[in-house]
Amino acid sequence: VEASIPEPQREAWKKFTPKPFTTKEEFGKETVRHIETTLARSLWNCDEGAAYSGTALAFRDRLILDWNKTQQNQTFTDPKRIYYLSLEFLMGRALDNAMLNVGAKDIAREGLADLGFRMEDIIKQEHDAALGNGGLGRLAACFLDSMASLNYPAWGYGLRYRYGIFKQEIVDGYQVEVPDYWLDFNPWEFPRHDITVNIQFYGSVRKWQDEDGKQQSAWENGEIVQAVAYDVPIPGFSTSTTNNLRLWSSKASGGEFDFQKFNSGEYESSVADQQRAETISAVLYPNDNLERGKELRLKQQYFWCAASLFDIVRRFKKTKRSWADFPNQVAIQLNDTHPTLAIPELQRILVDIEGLDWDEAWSIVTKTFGYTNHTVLPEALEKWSVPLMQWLLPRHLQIIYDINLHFLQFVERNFPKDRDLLGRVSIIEESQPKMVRMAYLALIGSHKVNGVAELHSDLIKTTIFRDFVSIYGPDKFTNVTNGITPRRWLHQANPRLSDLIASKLGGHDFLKDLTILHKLEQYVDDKDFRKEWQEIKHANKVRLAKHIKETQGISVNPSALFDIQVKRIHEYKRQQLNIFGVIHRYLQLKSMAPEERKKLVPRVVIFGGKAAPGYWMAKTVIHLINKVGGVINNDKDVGDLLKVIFLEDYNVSKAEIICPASDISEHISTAGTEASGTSNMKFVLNGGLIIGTCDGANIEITREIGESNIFLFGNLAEDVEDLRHSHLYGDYQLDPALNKVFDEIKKGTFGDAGAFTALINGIVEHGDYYLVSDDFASYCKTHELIDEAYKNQEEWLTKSITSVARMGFFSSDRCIDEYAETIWNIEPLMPEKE
Ligand code: GL9
Repeated sequence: VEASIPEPQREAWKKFTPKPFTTKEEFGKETVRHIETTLARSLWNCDEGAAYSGTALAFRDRLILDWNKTQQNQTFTDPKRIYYLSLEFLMGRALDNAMLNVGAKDIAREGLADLGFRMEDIIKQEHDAALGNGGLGRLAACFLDSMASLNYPAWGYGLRYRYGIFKQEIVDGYQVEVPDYWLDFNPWEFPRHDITVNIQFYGSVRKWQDEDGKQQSAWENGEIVQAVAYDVPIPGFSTSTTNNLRLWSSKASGGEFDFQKFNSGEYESSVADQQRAETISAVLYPNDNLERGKELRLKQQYFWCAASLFDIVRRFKKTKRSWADFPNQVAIQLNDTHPTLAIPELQRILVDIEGLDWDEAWSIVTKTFGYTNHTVLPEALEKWSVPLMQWLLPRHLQIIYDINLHFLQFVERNFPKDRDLLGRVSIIEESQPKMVRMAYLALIGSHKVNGVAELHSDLIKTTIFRDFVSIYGPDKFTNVTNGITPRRWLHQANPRLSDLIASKLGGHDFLKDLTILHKLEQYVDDKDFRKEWQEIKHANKVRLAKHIKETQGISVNPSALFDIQVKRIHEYKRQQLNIFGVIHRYLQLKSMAPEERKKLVPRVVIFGGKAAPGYWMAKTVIHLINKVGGVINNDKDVGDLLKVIFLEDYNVSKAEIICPASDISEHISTAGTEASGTSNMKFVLNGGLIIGTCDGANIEITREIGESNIFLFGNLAEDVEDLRHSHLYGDYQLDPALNKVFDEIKKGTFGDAGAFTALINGIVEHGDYYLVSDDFASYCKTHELIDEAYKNQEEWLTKSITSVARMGFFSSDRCIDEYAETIWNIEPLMPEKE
């Protein structure tokens, strides 16, 4: 590696290298310098926003010093790196995370206090980075935190959307979407105007034979869009390793304008070209578990894959290694099928540009990629129409056909008599129009495929990928159960609980090895500890109650049982089951005598989550929840005994307030539909109990914490198919209590009954696909058990502490170590000592 500063001058350079602040005075000095110079403000106009900006810039400087060292160390050592390709990174706020990971939050708190600011107010100034829809994007963010904290040489690659997931407003009980323009002031990104890649679209393929008689292909005459890198530093916790998240932004190639057009008077059309190019990275698609086959989405995918691959290959080529070494230096993980085009793109680079033979190239490709599947829902599986791909990416389509040909020949050799099989496993679906099945391409182009929880990893082998298990054998398939970072989801979200745990375990080491939590079980009978534990939960409920009061204007009693379901609104997640259960509870309550009611456990049922803008059934569920809340919350007979809250605009920073405040949270998907779930882990880690179905990671949570510490209910995944069948063709009866709930809705108790007809008919007349009726009785019964259990606060507390003590398995650090060992074959690279 060549240095730009010659040896004799390096001493001078080193003398001038900035030193990170270590005292509150140094922090204050840096912050004020940034406010006065970088922001051009003074002590006369420094509001909380400016104080946030100054603080963020002071911490950014620190991260960058560590980032530079980490990158330099990686360049010199040149270890195998992992590249995590994800269309979504749901990062949330960065300042609090940076302060805690660097270990300077207390210094900053004191420094800010000296300037007259409160830390809590400053943190709140930051806009969430919401470049994701839900669990899949948040998982990617947790993984970045873990990879840096464990010192893995890792890069994230994503898109720099100008608009993240929309902001949700509730108007008259309906969801309204508002654009999320988040880039006004973003101190956490570094534009790299020198790191650009030209990306081609459309055009044609020219084929010819070279002097040696070899077939050659070139993709030509396309339209070029430029990708510009924006780098986001990712600090590890309690290590100086600071990794990089590289996000690509699109702009027109050839500078500001097409000068030819400009000079010939086509000013407007040259501006239009510019805007068209920028459209590629303009907006995150807001769908959850649904693919809609839009051309712009395919453009996003290729733009990001091609830019990332070019960058990865460029870095590899600098080391002058042979191509056979590529998979020893590079592992690429595909977060779902969204980055599948990276597979034909790498094959194209190796064959068309670098001149490798097909087979040699393909062997490199398959050793490089790993693919994570995140769902078995059929409507979520990506398929792209062949004509669209032919038009947008003509050379890639040819390569995909060639990959398919080789694969089908291989299948035919091994299963000579099975003609049906070839049609079933072909990458090309023979429909009208033909479609490219992206999950098959991802699987065929990868050396490992993993699901995200045990049940899910078993299910993919028996459903969507069944034939491929016969073809490749079972070893190609594996499981890596999801996890969450305990830094954000315990230490940052629930600092008091983190500190209480640390006081018993002799420090915060458990944040880096979460299995240490098991030692907490020794203190389960410790009186003072228990009291403190309970007080913390109460304080967290008070904090949430305050948020509810401020945002919804509704007072809730923090001593009531807080029952929370926050996640994307989706029929398979069954928020409808929850709200029907609430109506059932309301009807029972209304039918009781006043003395009888006094024995009830007061409840606050809290919902939160966004519906995809085009998903009208999910929007209907939001509407119903709000209407039911409007009636129950204003019913004098009910008072404090039942409150129904819909929290607007659920996002990462709100989750940090919500997750520590639950007594019970709901993870009640139809068995077999939720691949893993991760909020279940967040709630339990914060001392909340959960009600759930035997689905996703709920099953493993049960195994870890013990059956007596979780409220399981409902039908099993293995019975779902038969139940669905019996709805359509059997002698099946709607649950009578659910029927009463429907009658109440139809009476108009919750407003215009017509608005909810389709929701009810989906269950009564159209087969109840998500089995709401089948699970309704056991759901309501289990809620009665919860009420009973909550009356015994001592036992409840024991369950809470015991569960937390047994949650060590669900750290995303454990996931990352599993990926590193079983899929990526990479090792940590420790930072250089000072
Ligand atoms: C999801 C699954 O539905 C979740 O069960 C899983 O926990 C996460 C992470 O593996 O992935 N797949 C998926 O498409 N989404 C998930 O949450 N949807 C969103 O992210 C909106």
